[in-house]
Amino acid sequence: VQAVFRSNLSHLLELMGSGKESLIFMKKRTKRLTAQWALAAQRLAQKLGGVRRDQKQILVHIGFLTEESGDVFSPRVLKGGPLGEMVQWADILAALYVLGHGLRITVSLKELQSNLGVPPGRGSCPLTVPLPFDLVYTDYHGLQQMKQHMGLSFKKYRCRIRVIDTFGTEPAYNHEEYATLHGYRTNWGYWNLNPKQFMTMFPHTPDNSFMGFVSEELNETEKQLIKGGKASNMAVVYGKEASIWKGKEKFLSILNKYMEIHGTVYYESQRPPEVPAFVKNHGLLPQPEFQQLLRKAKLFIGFGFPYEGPAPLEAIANGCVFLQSRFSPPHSSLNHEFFRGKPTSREVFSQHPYAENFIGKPHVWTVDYNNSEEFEAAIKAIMRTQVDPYLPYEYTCEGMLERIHAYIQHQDFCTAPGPAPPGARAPQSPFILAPNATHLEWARNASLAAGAWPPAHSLRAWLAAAGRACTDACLDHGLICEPSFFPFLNSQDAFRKLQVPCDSTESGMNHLYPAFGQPGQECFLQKEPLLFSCAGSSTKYRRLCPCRDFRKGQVALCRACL
Ligand code: U2F
Repeated sequence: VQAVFRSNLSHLLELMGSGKESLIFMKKRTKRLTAQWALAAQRLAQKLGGVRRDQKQILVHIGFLTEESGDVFSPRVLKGGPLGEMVQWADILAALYVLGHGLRITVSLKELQSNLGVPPGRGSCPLTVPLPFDLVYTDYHGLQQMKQHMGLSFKKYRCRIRVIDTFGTEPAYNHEEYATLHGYRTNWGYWNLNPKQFMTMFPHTPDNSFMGFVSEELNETEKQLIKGGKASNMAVVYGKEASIWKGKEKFLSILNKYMEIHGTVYYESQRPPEVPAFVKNHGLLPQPEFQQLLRKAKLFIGFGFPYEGPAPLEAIANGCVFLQSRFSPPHSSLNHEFFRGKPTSREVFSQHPYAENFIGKPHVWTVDYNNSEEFEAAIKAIMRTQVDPYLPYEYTCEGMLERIHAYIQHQDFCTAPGPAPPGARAPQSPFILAPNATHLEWARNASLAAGAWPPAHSLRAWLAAAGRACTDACLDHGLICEPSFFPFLNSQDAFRKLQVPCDSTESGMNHLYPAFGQPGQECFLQKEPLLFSCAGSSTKYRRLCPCRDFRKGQVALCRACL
């Protein structure tokens, strides 16, 4: 069956159920964004032309909202608790629905069981019950619940699962045996999934799929209106929970010399002591009113927490400059409580690395807050800077639809990559060498990888410097690491074509392989495909990195990927 774009979301709102504050928040958001989704669907339909899109049957099981997982988020929706996850789930549901797929939504174990065809009350079902869904979107809580209640079906159908995982899961943490042996075990587990089955909130590591969310897009008239209506001395502080303001008096008083400071901090009856009297605190605002506040403000200022949330994108989309602190040394699961136990070693160099690296100046200023002069100079400079509202394409409704469409039509973790079709011969010279001999290009006619997605001809291989991760090595060349191309580089032949002088070659299990040993002249091949990883580095290795191009504003997709 072909999928048909939908523009009326009222049935989706019914499917979302009711009761919990979290669901009410999500439904309001979906309702408010209906017109944006409809317009985006129209534009994408036009862009894709008549391309065939298969309709999938999809189960969305939001594990963190189930009572069985404790549901700690719902009671905090109106109290300044995290909303980022709800923003994202609301948008995922909307995108799947607008793309025209068949949708079921569950937020309790009971509903999950009945949709899986497992009789309720039966703890674990030992039989393989056929799964009536092509795809299942869930989170780590939901994954655990499915494992417990699906019996043998879990193993059989795990390739259909997608795990929404805000901060990401790196391959070293995902591989059970490797994680156990090398100290990468975490609370969240080691599920031996294909790392691309984990879907993140921002494009953290290309080892996972970037899912994202959306921010409201302004039309030209609205943009002009906003630009005209800005109060150049108005600042909004990022942080709806009072604890975020603790110990920030110094910055607030510097800022107060130049700007009128507004906050949206939740409070019960009195002003929270962390929020100084000179701050105009509006209390936690409903999302649309928060947006209105951002439209008037010049500056949105972060004090280091929360990490990597949606609000800075909304602020920038509404014409604010986002000022944030640089972290030196960077925060990570090794040195910071918040990231401890998360299945990633990613180093976070500022409160919002996406804003810093993908957007940057004039919209985003990342400064050292320990240096009061630098901080003060930034505020003064920002007040003099004119900026236009800006929203990266990948965070528009159209961008999110485009990306999820591509994933649904092309990502397949169930079919094992078969042997080359009979008659197909490995090309004589699959690589074209760049003059400096560190850059390989996959020949356009590489029959080896016919039908692969992303298409193999977008591969550009680089030998990274010692100590450099493939994520960074690719970015250095204006490219993005593409883990699905690792198999093409994991051979003696690839090293030879790269003119890497291997004295000997060995294969082993290490998430940094394939790599060239330092010092010494030994080449290392990867033995375990699940461990291919863009993330990770060591001064002991020069890693062999598969990179690809990407669409402007849509880093998840290569130019020929649609
Ligand atoms: C992030 O979660 P947060 O909820 O702390 O993220 P924010 O960036 O603060 O934004 C979430 C939404 O809250 C809305 C705003 C955003 O879409 O429009 N909002 C509001 O409705 N009213 C207000 O007064 C102020 C903001 C992140 F998303 C999570 O994944 C992390 O778990 C969390 C901790 O790092 O940070």
